[in-house]
Parts: sequence; structure tokens; C-alpha cells
Amino acid sequence: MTTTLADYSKIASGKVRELYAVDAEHLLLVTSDRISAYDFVLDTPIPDKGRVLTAMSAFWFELLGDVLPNHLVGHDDERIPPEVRGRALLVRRLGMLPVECVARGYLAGSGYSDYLRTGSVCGVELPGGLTEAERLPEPVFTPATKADLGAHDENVSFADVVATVGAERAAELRDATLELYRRGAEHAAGRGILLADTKFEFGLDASGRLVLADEVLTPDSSRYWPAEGYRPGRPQPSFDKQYVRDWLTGPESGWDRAADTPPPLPDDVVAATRQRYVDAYERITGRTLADWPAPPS
Ligand code: Q0T
Repeated sequence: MTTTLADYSKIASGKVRELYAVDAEHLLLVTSDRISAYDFVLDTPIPDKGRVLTAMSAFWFELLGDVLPNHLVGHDDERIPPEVRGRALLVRRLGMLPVECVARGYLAGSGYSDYLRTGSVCGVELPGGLTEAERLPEPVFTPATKADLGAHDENVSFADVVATVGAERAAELRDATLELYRRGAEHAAGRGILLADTKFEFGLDASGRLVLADEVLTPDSSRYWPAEGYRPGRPQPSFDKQYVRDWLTGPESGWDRAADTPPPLPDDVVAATRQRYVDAYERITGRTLADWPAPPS
């Protein structure tokens, strides 16, 4: 499930993606078919997940290109090796800013747990009496600092971002993050999907211009919920991973979450999950996955 490209050297790897150096100005961002659940990377791949996430990022880079420039150079370039065709993006090499730029329109995950503890998220005070998964009065910028592989990102205040990148750049990050989120959420809502929250990463080009990087508005960087059946006051089913979670925590799996690594997924759970990714892609983009590049057979 792990890719090793002969032509390029690997410079970073995450749970799901790998980053390769192409030349002085370019990198290759490769997305695998790996899936994580409950902080584990599962042994079973989801076929086409890497292509779906790559195609979805490319769609959003195109749609959001008028908000600010992004790092995407191409997805079907001759510098992309055939074995990763369709699940790799050729991108511009940037100086990355060490801030995870999160926007939240709904109260979920660490946003909800921080709110229960403190009434605030990242120093932003919220109204009292909010319930799990409730829509916020307006989207909030809730930055975090990237943790080491395996650890969780740590929520930080806007003042912490100012201390890291300066006041002007911090305001620029906040404003870009909220505008990108609003635009993404508006597009998704028109297609029956709620975008609860999302994480962006930014870099600077050689002239110091802010550039949108990383993956954009994928199910791995965002919480997507089906609008149909949205009911605040309980955890919402995830658009993509709910079959996996339900099977892993159900009686069939025999999995003891505290003691063991997760078992392999059965074929029907794999097939249903693959279909969820493909459906999400086609619903959000109005495009068909069959039109997206794939490795030569
Ligand atoms: C980066 C310079 O992608 C990452 O990890 C995947 C395993 C995180 N990361 C991104 C960069 C990017 C991007 N994206 C860029 N355009 N230029 N560095 C570095 N780490």
C-alpha cells in the first residue's frame, strides 16, 4: 500500500500521503488508498480513494482559484510517474507556514470538546447552550499547530498565530481561511452536503505571496455530513467513513479497541466505502470519476 517512486526522493510521509521532491521548484503529492479510523491506519485499502481525493482537491483548487493562488501545477503532467497517475499532484514548492488553518461552521470534534470544557474554541468565546454538531452563528477561525505523526494537532489562539507569523500574515491567514470555507460550504450545501469544518495549509512563494497548498476540502481534511438527516445534539454520521466505523465498533469485527490493532475490513464494507467516496466526488463536483486519469492497465 506504500508507494516508493524510483525517480524521486521521498521528503515527507503521513498516514495517507507521501511527498516527493521533483526538482528545485516542484514537489509531487501522492495520495494512497489507505484509510484511517479511530487513529489507526487500516490494513485494508479502499480502491480509488487516492484518485477520488486527488480529483476532489483539483476540483476545489480550480473553483477557489479566484480567492487566492494555489500550488497546483498539474495532475496529468509528464513528470508524474504512470504508477501514480490520477492520484498525484505536481505542485509548486513553497515555504510552508507552520499553522493548521481550520474553519468551523459547526461544533464537532475538538471544537465541541473544547467548548464543553471552556465555553470557547481557540480563544473565541461562543454563545452558551450550544449542542453537539450545532451550526455556529458564523464560521470561526480555529487554528492549530501540527503535531508529530501519530499525535493530535493542538488548538491555539489567534494571538499564538500572531506570535508565529506576525500580525499582518495572521490576519491574512484568518481571512483567506474563512473566505475559502464560506465558498466551499456554499457550494457543498447546494449539493446536499454540509461542510462542518475543514483544514487548510498555506505557503509563501519566492515573492512572499500567500499560496494555498496541501489538499483542499477532501474528506480527509474536512468533516462532510449528508444534509439529509442532519440532527444536532448527537454525533453526525460521517459522509465517507461511517460504514468502516460502524463495522469496526460493531459485534462482527471482534475488535477490542483498547487492546488490538483493527482487523481487516470485509469486502462489502470496502465496496460500500469506496462507493461513498465516488458518490461524494460525483455529487460535489458534478463530474464522473471515469473521466479522471488512472494508471495504464
Ligand atoms: C509542502 C513545500 O503534504 C504534506 O505531507 C504529506 C505527506 C505536508 N507538507 C507539505 C509540504 C508543500 C505542500 N503541500 C509545498 N507546496 N511546498 N512543502 C511540506 N509538508
